[in-house]
Amino acid sequence: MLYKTAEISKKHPLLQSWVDQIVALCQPDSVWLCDGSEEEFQFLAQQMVENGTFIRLNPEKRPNSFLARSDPADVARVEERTFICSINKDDAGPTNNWRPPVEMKATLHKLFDGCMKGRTLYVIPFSMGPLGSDIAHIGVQITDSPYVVCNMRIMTRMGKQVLDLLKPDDFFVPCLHSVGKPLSPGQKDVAWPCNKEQYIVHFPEEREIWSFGSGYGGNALLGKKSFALRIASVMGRDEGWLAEHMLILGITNPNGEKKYITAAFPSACGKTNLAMLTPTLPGWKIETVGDDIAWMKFSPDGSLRAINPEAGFFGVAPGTSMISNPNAMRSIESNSIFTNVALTDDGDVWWEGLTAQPPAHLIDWQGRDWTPASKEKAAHPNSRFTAPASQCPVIDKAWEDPAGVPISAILFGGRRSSVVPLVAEAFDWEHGVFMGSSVSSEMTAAAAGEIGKLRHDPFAMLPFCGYNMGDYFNHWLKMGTTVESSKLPRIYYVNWFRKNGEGKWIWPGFGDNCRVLKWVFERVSGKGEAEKKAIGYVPAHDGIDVTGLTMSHADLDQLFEVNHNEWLHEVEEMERYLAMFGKFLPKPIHNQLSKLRERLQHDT
Ligand code: TSX
Ligand code: MN
Repeated sequence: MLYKTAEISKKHPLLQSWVDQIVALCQPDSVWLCDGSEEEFQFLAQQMVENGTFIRLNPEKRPNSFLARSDPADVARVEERTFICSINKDDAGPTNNWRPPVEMKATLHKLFDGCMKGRTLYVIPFSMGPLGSDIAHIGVQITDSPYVVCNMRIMTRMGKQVLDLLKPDDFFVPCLHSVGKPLSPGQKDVAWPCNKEQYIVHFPEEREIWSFGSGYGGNALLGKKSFALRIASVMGRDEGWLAEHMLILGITNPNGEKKYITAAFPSACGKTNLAMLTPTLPGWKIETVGDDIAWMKFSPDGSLRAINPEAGFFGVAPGTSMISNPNAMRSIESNSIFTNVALTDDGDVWWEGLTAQPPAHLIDWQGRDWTPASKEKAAHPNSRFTAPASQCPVIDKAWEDPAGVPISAILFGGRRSSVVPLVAEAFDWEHGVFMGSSVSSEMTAAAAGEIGKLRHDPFAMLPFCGYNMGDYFNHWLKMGTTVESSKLPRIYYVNWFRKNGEGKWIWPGFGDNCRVLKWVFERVSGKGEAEKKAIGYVPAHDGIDVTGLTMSHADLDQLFEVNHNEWLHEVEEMERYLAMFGKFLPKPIHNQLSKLRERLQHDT
């Protein structure tokens, strides 16, 4: 099953010379060019079953699906070990870890020297986005992890078709990854090889990614956060498009009219749930284009076109259930990889929130016996499913359209128990960009830090912007001037998480969020009643369809309340935060802040 790299050389001299260089550096035992076939996936999966990396789930419960348990220390993205190595420190900005590229390359060369001894080096050609789309881009990941190969096959369009498309001089993003655990001759491998020393490194000018030491998620599946957000955000800035941490959904009204909406939220706000929402309003339909990343470009007709660069979902398992997200549940019925969830006695998976009652016995994510009396969680809070997007029952017809889908509205949001109303519409693009820059969310137990503390996360891009966030705001402002303002999507700020005086969530959320989307749909259709308030347009009385909801008048009023004193405090807080961007903060953002303060002081 081993391929000669000579297969690459005739048509892809650039790729060949990069692979040759990396083979010489990493010194693997063998080299495997991935063709992306079903047979290849089965071969690697079976090999991982035999060496203990994968557990094959019960084919009667979960056909062609596998469970992987990571090293207990390799369970999440490592932001402190993530670097943006631009030539100038200012180009990485105040929100990124920066190192000089030359110094970092020297460090990495030492680490990667011989790091694949005893292992196979896999070459994975992949496309982010539908093959051949104007908005798509090609990458090639080199990795020594077959777990990564199998996940990349679900998460991207991967294999032979991509090389067929790549012309000899075509650029691709080189993505180098190693788990950083060479094997000496005869040394037995572990189920989840990794290294305590970890580096997730981006060279934005060269469009290169080097990742060392971790086999997990965003650290290792380099097409996702590293390429599709950190490197692509830089490509978008340079080339005039947008790479965003956004879901994409289609919404159809009872008359059969359809619009597309993107939405950016920090973690723990339920992005995947919104992307696959089951509407509670009769006659409305929501369909999924993507749940995590959107690449957007203005087309010649002036519409903003979005593609989902991914081909699968890498979703957080805990909390996912037939109640919270039945469409996700059906997406993961087969052909899926589960990482760090619990194993049931009948060979299926379980996690907290899947069922009201936990099973009487489980094997937990670390391979230990678990019962409901156990103190620890059965599944890791960041445990994941990897599933093909094509298996989503409500996947949109146009999800693989190379032209992308036309975006009518962009939503920002966060988890805020007070101050922020259910929904507000920006006055114009510039005000909307200000809204994006103001995204903040209360931390949940899932993230490190104090529970309930507010964390700023502009555009939900804080860990994912590959350049200076101040420049990023400026890029968004500039994008708004490239087409007539009437053609621009409208921008909204939503908050599903406001609480009442008793500390209870006011808004039912989940499927009922379609009521908010209905108002957004009507607004972008030129209908939909709104009241102008200091913070933006909010739904007029009866603007939001609440038929069938049992909510008190007081609760409903509180849901939309804009308290000027609270908001003035918010403005001060925001000004302190934005100060870190110094001279890189675009003037219009600061002007928006000043204008908001004035409206809050003078309006009633
Ligand atoms: O995903 C969520 N969404 C978006 C859904 C489309 N969650 C889960 C957040 C963690 C990922 C929500 N949680 C949402 C929401 O809109 N709202 C809430 C808060 C909430 C939780 C439970 C209830 C109401 C609100 N109701 C009952 O428990 C009955
Ligand atoms: Mn994400």
